[in-house]
Amino acid sequence: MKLEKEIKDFVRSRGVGLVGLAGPERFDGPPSTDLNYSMKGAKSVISMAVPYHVAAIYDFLAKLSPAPHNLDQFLKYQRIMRLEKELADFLVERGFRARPLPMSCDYRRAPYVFSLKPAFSLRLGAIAAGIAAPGWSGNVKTKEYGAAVHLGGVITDAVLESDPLIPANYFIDGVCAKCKRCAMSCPPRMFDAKEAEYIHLNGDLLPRGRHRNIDYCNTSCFGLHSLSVDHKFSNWGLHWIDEWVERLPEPRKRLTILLALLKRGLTTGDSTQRFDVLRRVCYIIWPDDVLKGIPEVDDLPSDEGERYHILAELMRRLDIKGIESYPIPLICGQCALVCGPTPEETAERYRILRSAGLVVPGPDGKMTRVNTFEEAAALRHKDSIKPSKLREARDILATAILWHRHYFGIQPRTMYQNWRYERKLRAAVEAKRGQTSGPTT
Ligand code: B12
Repeated sequence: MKLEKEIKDFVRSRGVGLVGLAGPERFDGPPSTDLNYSMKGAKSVISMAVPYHVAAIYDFLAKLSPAPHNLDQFLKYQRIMRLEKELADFLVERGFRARPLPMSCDYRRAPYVFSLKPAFSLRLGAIAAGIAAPGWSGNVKTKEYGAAVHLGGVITDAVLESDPLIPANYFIDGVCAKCKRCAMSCPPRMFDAKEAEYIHLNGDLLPRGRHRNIDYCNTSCFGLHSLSVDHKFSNWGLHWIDEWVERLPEPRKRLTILLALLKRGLTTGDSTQRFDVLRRVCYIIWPDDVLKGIPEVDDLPSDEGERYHILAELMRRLDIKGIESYPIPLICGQCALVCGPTPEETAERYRILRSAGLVVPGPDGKMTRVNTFEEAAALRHKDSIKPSKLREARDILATAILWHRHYFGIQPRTMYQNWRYERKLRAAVEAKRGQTSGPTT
């Protein structure tokens, strides 16, 4: 049997239907497509996508409960990484070298530790392997499930035959052109709803909504400012940045935004644990025992307190303490969650998000759903979640240590690759602008 078929059968037999292969000719792009960085001599990538649990998405968007979606992410991250490991072992048994790719938090070392550039981009891997194409939000979309998918992959020195690509503009010029609900689902509107920008991959310009400022997303996704710009909805974050309530700073004021993000992030008292839990779940394969007795998403009890208890127990097993009262590290991702497999499904998810209102911590610190901004502003009890000065200081120190230990450094080769990549990208964009009157929207 051909190795390509054996690999796909292996993955599919373990319940993952969406799997594609990208051979050595598919990785001419940004530094995060350099296979050598993740494994010397690597030639190919096996990419896989697993859909999010749909009922959990609905509970999350409808502000009923964030727990099922958080449990879904935890279970899937761990299960996909186990499958990656099994597949890597399978390839090693056949005489190849292979490595499972972490699901996230595999950031490269950089002088600015929060730059979040991955060792390998799973999105670009999925595009290269023909299982996905760019969506407007920058998330990649699959034909089967939309953008609401987890991506995983294995890197190997086997030379694999590539699968057919989905055309770069397949979704952007198709469903996305009439939709753009992802842009309106992002609380701070991180990416533009009209103007496009591009990533250059294998001679193709891959479009996506222009990033207005990625720190808007960092602020929102890490729960530091959870209110939407039009005040109509929120994500599941605990905090607001008071100066941003009236209006967000202009996206080009990069330093102002960054300083507000850091100030808010370093005064929550629990930012280390909230990030560390993601790092532990997305980057480390834990022994099977960690999930022993943890229910499946469909079997979660209906009581919210009991659900939090289960998530807190999971975190205790990962050695994370201090966020038991709100054990919800994944609090946004709404741009991906609304994007379903059909325009009708996306419209329905978006309708639910918009009509569900906002959640804020009430006097007892518990997340409470309200319909309007006025109710949210009146109910929101900053004091119920305010840490002591000692806890704040400990958190700042722990965050500085964690991020510097794992992500601080200088990588001249990466910097050189990026400089070359950006030159290539600029030339390709200029050539495109020469051919057409303006960017695709
Ligand atoms: C870092 C990261 C983030 C960061 C930054 C996001 C971003 N746009 O880069 C934050 C925390 C904000 C984030 C948020 C989210 N993320 Co995220 N994230 C990642 C991670 C680790 C890398 C993303 C990436 O590829 N960035 C690099 C490139 C492609 O993006 P770029 O910055 O725009 O690239 C430009 C330049 O930086 C340069 N460049 C590219 N690579 C490199 C490398 C170096 C060294 C340098 C110098 C430059 C450079 O070239 C590019 C073109 O100009 C991946 C996991 C992985 N290892 O792939 C998950 C991942 C992309 N995230 C995911 C998800 C789901 C989300 C969220 C929806 C939140 C959530 N988890 O629910 C939001 C979506 C935000 C959005 N609209 O993009 C999924 C995507 C699923 C999908 N369908 O696409 C992934 C694949 C995780 C997974 N295993 O499923 N994420």
